[in-house]
Amino acid sequence: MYRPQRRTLLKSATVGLMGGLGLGLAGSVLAAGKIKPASNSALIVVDVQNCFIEGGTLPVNKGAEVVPIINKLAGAFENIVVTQDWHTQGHASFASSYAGKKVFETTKLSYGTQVLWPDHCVQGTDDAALHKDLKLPTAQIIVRKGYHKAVDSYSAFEEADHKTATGLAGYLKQRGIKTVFVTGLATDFCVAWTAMDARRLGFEVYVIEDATRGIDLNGSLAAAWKQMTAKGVKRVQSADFELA
Ligand code: VGL
Ligand code: ZN
Repeated sequence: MYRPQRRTLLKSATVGLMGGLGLGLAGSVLAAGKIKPASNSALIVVDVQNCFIEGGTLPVNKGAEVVPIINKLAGAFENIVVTQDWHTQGHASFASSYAGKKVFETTKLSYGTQVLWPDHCVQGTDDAALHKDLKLPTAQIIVRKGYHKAVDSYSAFEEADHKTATGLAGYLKQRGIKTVFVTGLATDFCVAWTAMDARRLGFEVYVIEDATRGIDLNGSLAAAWKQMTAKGVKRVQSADFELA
């Protein structure tokens, strides 16, 4: 019987003898000191959709650059989760839904302050489709979020009302996943909220920084890293991984 836990310990011990590199990092490290995700790890690919890339409705600066990096990382993971921002028309997060409101202003909704965005990622449109160059043939589940008209959902785990679950935590837990590596768009919104919720829900969490790009609205990117770090989210780079 294959026992990943035991193999991991042996590998890490070897690494320890060879120079004390990265013991315990992601539960599995090769001799070179690189991260090799174990069978109980998952890659989460957040919102790599046309809407968030140049030519889309809410483009993230240099968003397309994450695509080849994520495609390459995917080969190192046995488990891959993909998310899609998936709004109704006239969604509560759209500035166009309010008379006299402009894009990037905020409003108060029942669950708190909501940033108002351009209309984006409307269900079933090309804008909401995954980017055509994203190649994740082994991905196991696509989680859509933000489909309740009155509630936004940056996080892949829980809607912005802080009550409604998407079901992703249950899915991951039932599959025995303990560690998640978060990538995608945008670093300071959906990636950060997903990573912080994952911590709160008991997962070990890494954000692979160069596999993300931020919107950076009024300093939101630096603020997001500060909050993520405070919550125990670890920051790594794609070069830290053992890739084919
Ligand atoms: C996102 C703003 C609005 C994201 C989604 O994917 O980060 N940002 N909707
Ligand atoms: Zn959205």
